[in-house]
Amino acid sequence: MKRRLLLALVPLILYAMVDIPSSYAAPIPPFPGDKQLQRGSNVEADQEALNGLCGAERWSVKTGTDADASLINLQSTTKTTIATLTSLPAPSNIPLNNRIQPTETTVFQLNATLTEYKLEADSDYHLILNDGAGNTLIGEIPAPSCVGSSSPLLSSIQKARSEFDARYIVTNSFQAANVPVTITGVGFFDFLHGQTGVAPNGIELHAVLDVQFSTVGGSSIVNGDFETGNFNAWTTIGTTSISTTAHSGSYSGQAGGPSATNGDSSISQTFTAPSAVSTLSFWYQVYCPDTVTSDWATATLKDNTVGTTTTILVNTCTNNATWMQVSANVTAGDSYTLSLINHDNNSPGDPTYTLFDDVKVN
Ligand SMILES: [Ca+2]
Ligand SMILES: [Ca+2]
Repeated sequence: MKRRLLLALVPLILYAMVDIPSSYAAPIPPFPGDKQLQRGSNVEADQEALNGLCGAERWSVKTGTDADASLINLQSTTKTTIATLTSLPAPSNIPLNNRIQPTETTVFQLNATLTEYKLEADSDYHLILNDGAGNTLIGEIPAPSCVGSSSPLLSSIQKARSEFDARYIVTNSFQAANVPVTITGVGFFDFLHGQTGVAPNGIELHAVLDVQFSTVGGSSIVNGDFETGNFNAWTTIGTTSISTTAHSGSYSGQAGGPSATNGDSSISQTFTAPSAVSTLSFWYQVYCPDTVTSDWATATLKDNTVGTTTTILVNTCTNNATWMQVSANVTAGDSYTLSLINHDNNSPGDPTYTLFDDVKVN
């Protein structure tokens, strides 16, 4: 009886001795499955409370505590595309605690559109990444509290999670984003079980180690109005010159010439479409006294990120001294090569040339 009374008094005595706010005195009950309660923000803790679970299947491989974690090459990053990763052959056997080399020991980086995201039942942030050409794959940012402290990925996972939290409040239903991102993460083959956005071969970036929302850094179009009076920032092939017949300003870029030329002459530039940009446009004027089967103006736009080439000005042969505009869609963050082309069949009687001006993205 005496002992019980004493035990009951201990907290009261301690409380009296240590003058701390009562809200600090009550211990916070841990969330189920939460191994490292103190890590992460309050927002994150709240979100984990919604689910309260860490993953199970291949969780060690997903978070870098598997038997092969030391084989992950964290010293280098391999630039790739969604199309490349989704075309890898699906493994016939997926080990539970080992890595499929080299894919699962490689840190990949790719540009994509983040279309949707949500908080998964295993506390991962589930990101759907789309290349704009019909290919998707999943990126997952684990909850740092679900990552073992021995993982060489832990600090990067924490960083990626913070980067995502700085921009979005993630809940357990899908939300649309549709923004360009540059994502870095470790390759991972998941079992196929109908995941939203899953690649046909089950490839994911899991864990995601970095999320960059600002993909500006690109050069955009430089000297698109040719007002430097030269081809600064452009690459030229064949017969080209600066013309004083301009759509605006004083100069334009001319491909081909008033004397016959042989085949394609081109003015090209490689650029990265800045964020918030969706359209490339330019003006052209063709001097074509021939027919379109022999001479023409054309333009192609190669998306170097996706690996596709689009003809944005189909072969054109007109001769009415009129400026015409061409527009094409571009995906922010993607690298492009624009080629402005004049084709002449080298016949002396009907030489064709084309002027190009005011090339821009907006
Ligand atoms: Ca100009
Ligand atoms: Ca001709």
